Amino acid sequence: MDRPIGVIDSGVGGLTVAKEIMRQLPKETIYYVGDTSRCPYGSRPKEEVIAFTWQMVHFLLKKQIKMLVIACNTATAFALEEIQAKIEIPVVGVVHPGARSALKNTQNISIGVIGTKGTIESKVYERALRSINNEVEIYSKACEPFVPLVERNCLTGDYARSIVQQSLAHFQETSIDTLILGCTHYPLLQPLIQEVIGEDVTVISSGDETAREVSAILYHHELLQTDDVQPNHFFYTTGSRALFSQIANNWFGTPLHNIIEIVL
Ligand code: I24
Ligand code: DGL
Repeated sequence: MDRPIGVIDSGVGGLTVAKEIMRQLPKETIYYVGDTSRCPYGSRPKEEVIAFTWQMVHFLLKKQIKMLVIACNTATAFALEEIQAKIEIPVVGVVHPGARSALKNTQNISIGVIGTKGTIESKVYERALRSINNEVEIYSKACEPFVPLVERNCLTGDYARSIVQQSLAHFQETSIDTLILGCTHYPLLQPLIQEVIGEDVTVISSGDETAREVSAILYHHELLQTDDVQPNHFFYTTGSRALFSQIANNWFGTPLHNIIEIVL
């Protein structure tokens, strides 16, 4: 099946998920849409996030994608169920794979979740976790300063550490042994988060788990690419092509070819 996998995000953060899909499924073609001109979604109202997400989905459906990955946690929180119910192809979000992986890991069924304001207030991780194990104890915290920190490339040093310490102080009085990174940007802060939360807590990156889920779903639907062809990925951005390519090339460590500005 040589149709592309669609990946959507509020901006460039979903490239963390796209890169992991490309690593795990090197024959698959990715069509990525990043709504960089309207990023961030994290503190926008639900109806707005749903409307913006649908615009990206409609764009990709015209390009014959065989499967859709909602790489943005906030968009998953607000729009996943609606989109799954209304389109024909398989749709995965980043929340359920992260939740499943956390439950597999936890020994004391006590899990922490961090994400944007929208993701945490939606309680989407709580619902996903409880639907699998109703006994689980969940501690959630919106870490609003983390996205701006990553976007200023402030990933190490005393300032970043103090911001991470302040936000994660919330978990000090808890017994969590597992922490879910419920936001595309947080894997970039993972070394610092691990250092602050301590070695006894396992940190789960929802994006990495999602890539494994994508592979399982494509296999199950017999949609995997079996031909040995070099995939030709496309990256669509609603913002500046130059800025997108700067970040994407840096993140992939190699220049990407097809970066295209679009209007949704
Ligand atoms: N990282 C992210 N977003 C940015 C950024 C960044 N600027 C520097 N770095 N900007 O997200 C967001 C707003 N831009 C987006 C592009 O169009 C204009 C507006 C995290 C990206 C994760 C893949 C730092 C930086 C980088 C490359 C890789 C990683 C990284 F430049 F953190
Ligand atoms: N992509 C968003 C998420 O994973 C983070 C950035 C934003 O707020 O748009 O929730």
